[in-house]
This record gives sequence, C-alpha cells and structure tokens, in this order.
Amino acid sequence: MTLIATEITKYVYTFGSIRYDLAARSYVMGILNVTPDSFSDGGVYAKPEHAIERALAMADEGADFVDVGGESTRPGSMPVPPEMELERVIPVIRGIVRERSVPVSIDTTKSVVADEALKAGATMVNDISGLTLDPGMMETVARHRSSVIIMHMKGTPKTMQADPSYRDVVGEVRSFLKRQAEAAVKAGISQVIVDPGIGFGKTLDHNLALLRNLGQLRTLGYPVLVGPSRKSFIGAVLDLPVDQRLEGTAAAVAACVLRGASIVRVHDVKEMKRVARMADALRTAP
Ligand code: HH2
Repeated sequence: MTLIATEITKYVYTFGSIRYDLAARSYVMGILNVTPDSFSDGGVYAKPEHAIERALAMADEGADFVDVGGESTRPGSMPVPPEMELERVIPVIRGIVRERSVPVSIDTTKSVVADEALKAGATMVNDISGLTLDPGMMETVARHRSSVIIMHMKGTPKTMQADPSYRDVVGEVRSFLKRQAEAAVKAGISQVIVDPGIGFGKTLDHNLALLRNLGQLRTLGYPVLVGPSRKSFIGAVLDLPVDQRLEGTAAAVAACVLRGASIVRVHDVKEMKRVARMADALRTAP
C-alpha cells in the first residue's frame, strides 16, 4: 500500500501556491531570455517592460512555467558578471510574480543570482551546470526549499561544441544526472528535475540518441525536462535557419512527450502547448 501511495505522490511538486502532478500530463515552460545575445531571441526582451509583457503573454498562452535567464549559454558565449545578470532578471521576476501566479524559474549557474531570484519570487532554479559550477548552489537551493533542474553539459558554453565525444552518450549523461540528483536529495532538496541538456556539448547524433532513449532517463525516478526548442540539431536535420524551426521543434516536442518527458522548455508557447496536449492524448489513449 505504502509503495503505491509513494508512486502516486512522487511526481507531485509544489511551486509556491501551485501544485503540479508532473506524471499526469506534460507541462510547457516558456523561455524568457533577458539577454542581448541569445541564439534565437537575443535583444528582443532586453528591456524589463518588454520581458514582463512577453512573460504575461506566455502565461496567457498556457505556459505552466516561465524560465527567466540573464546570461546566454549559446555555444561560444562568455559568462557575464553576477551584478549584470541580477540587474537583468530581478525586476523581471518581480514584475511577473506581481501579475500572475505562473511559477517562475531562474536560469542561472550562480548561487548569488539564484538567491536573489528566489527572494524575488522565483520557485525553481534551472542550473545548466547541474549544480557543479558554483559550490554554493546546492545549499542555496536547499535553504530556500526551492525546486531544481539539473541539466547535463559537457564542458562550458565557451568550449562545449569543440568536438564533443562520448563512449556511451546516454549512459554517461544518465550517470551524471543520477549522481547529481542523489547529491541534491542528500543536501535536502526534495523536488529534483533532470534534463539531458540538448545541444550542450553534443553532436547531432548525440542529441538524437538522447531524445530516442529518453525512457532511460525516466527510469532514474525524477521528472524529465527537455529543451529542444529551435536548436541547431533541428537546423542540421532540416537544413533551416533558426527562424524556421517551428515544425522541427514541434516534432521534437511530440517525441519528448511520447517518450515520457514531463516538461518541455520552448520559445513558441502557444504552438507547443497544442503539440504537447495532442501528444498527451496520444500517449494516454487506451
Ligand atoms: N537550453 C538553453 C538554456 N537553458 N536550460 C535547460 N534546463 N535545458 C535546456 O535545454 C536549456 C536551458 C539554451 O537555449 P536558449 O535559452 O534559447 O538560448 P541562450 O542560451 O542563447 O539564451
């Protein structure tokens, strides 16, 4: 009996006043890059008022989360100082939580940024380094009783696409996520989400292998998030530039949902919400 109860409640996570059963359906996370240089929307939402407006629009389009980032992590990008990241994200987070109850995550690898963002109303930390870059991050997330997304990345954004190689990409990514998730739980973090890190130190074949074998990440026992939106693996398959990757993103989102992803991180919320709902219906059909 206990086992069944545990299984049922295991993926029920709370984000402030919002409670989601991450096993019941798929959830859409809208991307908000408050940066001048992100790979697909750099500069568009650099002003706080434009960023807040976009976040509210995404919430109205059905975003289940809004992920706010103040540092681009596109291949080749350089880190920005924490003061600059804070200046970009804090007014935006405050503006969103004032207007909507949609859970906000902070996309950062820095514990000072995470700390301030959580104080400003964010309820989840999205760490693309999987809690490895900043030694203070684990304690910060635990202290705030925040949720965390642990993402796999090989190397750093500056160097990660310089000939990445693996003996067994799915096995290595899985082992990393398992190790970091277990460390997070041990540090007192109870709501952990894992992410294979599409495009972060991976070739086209690595990305496709991870997406094809998402089920192996599911067996870790944590909800899985995937971020395929507009990424270069879609450009490589379809030979299309970043502004023409909507259909490729839709195919990837559908595949992720069918293979058990709980959350998809996307730019095109309205469209991908429809894709995710359709894929949910296909996944759960009797
Ligand atoms: N991808 C990007 C940034 N953050 N976080 C998670 N958890 N998973 C991802 O796949 C992921 C992420 C890169 O995409 P984007 O935010 O659109 O671009 P940029 O890093 O240039 O701002």
